[in-house]
Amino acid sequence: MKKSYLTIITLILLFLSISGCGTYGQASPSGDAGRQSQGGDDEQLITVGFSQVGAESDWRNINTDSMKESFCPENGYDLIYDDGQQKQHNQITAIRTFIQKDVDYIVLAPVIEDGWDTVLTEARDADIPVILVDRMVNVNDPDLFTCWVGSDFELEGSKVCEWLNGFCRANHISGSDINIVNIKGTEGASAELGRSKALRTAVNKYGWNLLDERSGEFTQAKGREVMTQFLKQHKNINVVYSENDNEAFGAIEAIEAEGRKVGSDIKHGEIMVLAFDGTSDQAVEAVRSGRITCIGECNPLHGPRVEKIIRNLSEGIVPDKYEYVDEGIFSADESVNSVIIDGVSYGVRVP
Ligand code: GYE
Repeated sequence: MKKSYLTIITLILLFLSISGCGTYGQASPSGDAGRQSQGGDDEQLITVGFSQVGAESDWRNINTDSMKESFCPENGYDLIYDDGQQKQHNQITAIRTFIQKDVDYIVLAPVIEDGWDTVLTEARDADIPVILVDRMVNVNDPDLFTCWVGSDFELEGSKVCEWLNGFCRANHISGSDINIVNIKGTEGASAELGRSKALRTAVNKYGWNLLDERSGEFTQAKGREVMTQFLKQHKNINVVYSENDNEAFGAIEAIEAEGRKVGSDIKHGEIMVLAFDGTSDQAVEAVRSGRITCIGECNPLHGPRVEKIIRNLSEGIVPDKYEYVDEGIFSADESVNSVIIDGVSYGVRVP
């Protein structure tokens, strides 16, 4: 019985890989938005132009795969994928290309919040609905986009900060002994704005010393570079607030290159690394081994969510304007079991 199930699953997987669902080529260079699908009955397919931020992090790559898997021809879509390479002007060019191609829907993961009014007005004038995914835009008229789906970044930040406060209380460490640096994400991106805001709130509330803040652009290389500078300039750092996993990996490299140890024993000279995402195997392993002490989860699997929105829209069903995804908090340290934010309790999980 089990064997025949396995055979059926194997056949389905084989069919999907032959037909292209879930197997895609390289992202096209920006401005030359390329179709991912080949052949099939294109007449029947819904055409979706997706302008992605880039490929800066593990989170982003998983998000891209999730989108490509959901918008495959077998699900009824012709996806035009464009990698913005972390540049807003590339994304604006991609959207204009989508408009010229007269796609049915535009999906935008905006690199930063500001600066979208003009191009989104052009999309509206062309009668093409725009669905935002992951980060937000800051526009004068919210009707310039149909809806948004993503994470509550400030809440993610508050979870990690409350965790640190709980850790301090459990280990009898006073707030004034916390010397923290912030490796920010891409400046002006929703994930950076929300997570940084939560940190500033906690710094004021708990009396931590925020020694420095600089952008690591959500990449490992830049995370390492920024942490190397921080270590040169500040001799008393005991906590690193890193706004994604990849920056944290870079920070750990920098700390270890200086001969220092990462971990939660800050009373005895270790440097505690806090991060966001928790998406890759490497991140999970880092939490389990204690090299990253705590991660605020950020869920990248938006493909099925956006696909459902577009399916509903094509059937005339109006989606919620804003859809927030549920997320948790990970740590292998046993000091804190749960954190409470705005009366809601979030359990701390060991991944
Ligand atoms: O945390 C980071 C990525 O916007 C939620 O972007 C996303 C962030 C994510 O590069 O790893």
